[in-house]
Amino acid sequence: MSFTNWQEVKTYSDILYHKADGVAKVTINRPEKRNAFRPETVSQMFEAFCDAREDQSIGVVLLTGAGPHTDGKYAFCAGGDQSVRGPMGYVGGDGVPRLNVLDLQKLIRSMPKVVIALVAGYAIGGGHVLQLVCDLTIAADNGIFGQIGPKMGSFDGGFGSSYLARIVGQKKAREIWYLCRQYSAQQALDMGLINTVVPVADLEAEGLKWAGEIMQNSPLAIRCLKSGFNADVDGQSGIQELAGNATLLYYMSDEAKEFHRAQREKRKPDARKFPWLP
Ligand code: S0N
Repeated sequence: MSFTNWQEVKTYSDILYHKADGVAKVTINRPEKRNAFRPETVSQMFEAFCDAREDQSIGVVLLTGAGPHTDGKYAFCAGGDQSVRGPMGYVGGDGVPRLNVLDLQKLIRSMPKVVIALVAGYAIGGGHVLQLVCDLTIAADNGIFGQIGPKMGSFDGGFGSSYLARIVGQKKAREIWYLCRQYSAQQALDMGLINTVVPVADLEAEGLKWAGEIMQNSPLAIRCLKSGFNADVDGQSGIQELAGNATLLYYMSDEAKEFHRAQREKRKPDARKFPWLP
């Protein structure tokens, strides 16, 4: 897949949104702020992810950060934009305080497409949680991972802590949050936090390679696997996702079609045609 295939879907102030060959790419575009997100950034990402979810040609979404900045440094995302954090949340242009990144976290986890984080440079705070909730993470060799909340008056007790513990284990998750250290890409790989590390120049190409392999596989199988992985962690909403897929597959069966047709045709369904499988 060529880098030059990208087509811009829509122009936004805080993100870039492109598509090519079944892959969507959402790029947080605030490198002067290490790609920290304000409410508008999150709203725009949410809109782009909803579009990718609805687009039947898209199977994989790459989430990344623009860079390097003019100072030569890279960032995936440095979390919530602290310059707009008020006493009740992050305040956007409408003056309303929000923590709308929680909605984005849920969307990334529940959408039936594979989301791959491409991390170059800093993935810190809420930015680290964003890479965490993606299905897969490919890091550049300059990747830096960590939480910072207890150093600056914040914490994420949701996916940011409980899901982190599912990924790296309770002891390591507690270390990450209680000490607020920064970890290299190799350390993140060693603790199972990410999937692979590549030279920074190869990051997008590697993401496209993984996406290309995924796109050759069965969309329904991957959809059901994603909801199966989520069901273990996400309680009732995870079961709802898994069950939604069971319903989808049932709708597609001859059996469901016969029962639906019979109701529409005001006749008894031919139930005996269908086996009670062991
Ligand atoms: C990323 C760091 C380590 C990079 O250090 P470096 O390379 O030395 O760069 P700096 O000179 O520090 O930064 C360059 C410019 O970028 C601005 N900037 C960086 N990060 C942010 C940010 N988060 N918000 C606003 N601006 C940022 C700098 O200000 C600088 O600009 P100038 O030159 O104009 O001053 C380093 O930058 C760093 O440590 N950044 C801060 C990291 C941080 O505190 N992040 C927020 C952590 N918290 C969250 O993300 C929580 C949000 C959240 O999602 C959440 C979720 C669930 C429940 C609760 C919450 C919650 O909000 O509490």
